[in-house]
Amino acid sequence: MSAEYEPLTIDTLSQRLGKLSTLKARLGDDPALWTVQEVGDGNLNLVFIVQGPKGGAVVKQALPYVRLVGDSWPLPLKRAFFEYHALTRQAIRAPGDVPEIYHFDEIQALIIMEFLTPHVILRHSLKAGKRHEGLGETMGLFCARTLFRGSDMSMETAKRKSDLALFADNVALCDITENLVFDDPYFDAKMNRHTTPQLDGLVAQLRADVDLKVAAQHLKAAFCNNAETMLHGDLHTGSIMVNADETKVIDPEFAIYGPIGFDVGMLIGNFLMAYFAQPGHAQAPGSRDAYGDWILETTIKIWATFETEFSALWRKERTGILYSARLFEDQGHTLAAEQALADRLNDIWAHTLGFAGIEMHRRILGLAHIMEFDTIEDEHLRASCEAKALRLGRMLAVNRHVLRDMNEVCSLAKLMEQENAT
Ligand code: SR1
Ligand code: MG
Repeated sequence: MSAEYEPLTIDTLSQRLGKLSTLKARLGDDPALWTVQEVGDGNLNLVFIVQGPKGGAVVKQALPYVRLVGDSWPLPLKRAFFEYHALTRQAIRAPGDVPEIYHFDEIQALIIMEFLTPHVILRHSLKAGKRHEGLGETMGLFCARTLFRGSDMSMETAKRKSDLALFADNVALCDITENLVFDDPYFDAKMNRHTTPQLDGLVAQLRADVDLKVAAQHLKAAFCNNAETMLHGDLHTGSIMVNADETKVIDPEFAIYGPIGFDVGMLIGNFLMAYFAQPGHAQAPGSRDAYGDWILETTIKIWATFETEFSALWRKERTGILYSARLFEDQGHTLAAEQALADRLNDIWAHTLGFAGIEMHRRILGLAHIMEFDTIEDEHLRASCEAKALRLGRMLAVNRHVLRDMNEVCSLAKLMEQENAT
């Protein structure tokens, strides 16, 4: 590889990476026999699938700009460094849940990793109406394990602080989240778009809603100030790959220390949007009802598993800086430790709901939309699906301290769907 950064192409990849022993061991010794496809459908990077006689690998390379927008929006290559460091930590904290890393090249901003096949991006699957065994459980476990084990409840002080410092440098991607997620949906920002004119009235209403704006800024304050744990930072359904019975989490380039509820909330918000998108992909009215129920059951499972596993880790692995057992269990104050756990889970719950609501807004009103809505061609139908998500998003953000559990949230989603069905 050359000493200077240069983006790979399908024509140069085999020659440029052909000497890497890790890649030859996976694909076969002769790079002339490798085939290369570029499959990146995300907003930022190049993603290649490389296959040879012995097997395949994925090569992900950062571009020096935002792919979705073009070179008018420069973006540091260093995001590959943060992704690599997040992946290596997640692999330890949630074994088996992230792709195996074969090679990292900081100068070329590229990561070579396991080719997950026959996996697909979950977002596509949710649009197609496919179910995945164990999805809710795996995602609940992934969230609890990575978020607990990356926090002061688990980590010793020196490691925790060096990781905090390492990821604090992920400034550019953090800045994207701060603006695109928390601010842009709530004013007429330059890159915003929404289904118009159908949603114009509701959008004006939401932007005039000061309770909502205050909620969004309180949540932004939590995102900026509560460096509780190493977040994935972009845990939506495009960052998850699935096959019939296996789930893997990819793409943690937005990793940063932040509030535990951010990852869980973004994830839940994306499942709720997938639910509201179902009528837009139904072959006949009602034909996706049962599938919609499965999405809601999966949403409930994610939170239930998260809560159970987080509680188990609290009881078994609370060996870090906070809530030391020497203050609680060692003093016979086990019940107090349980109370402290309940308090922490309450805070995480309210954040989760709030971040879910804000995520639902920014995916409909901001720059980065979701494919499940965007591919609904009938604009009236699309707007009706999106409007339900916007309304529920508002309820979640503003009432995050009032709503009690995920069953209630999913019942609200169902009511919203039924009452506003067109
Ligand atoms: C300019 S980047 C837009 C969005 O794409 C990424 O996947 C993140 O979600 C980001 O907010
Ligand atoms: Mg991504």
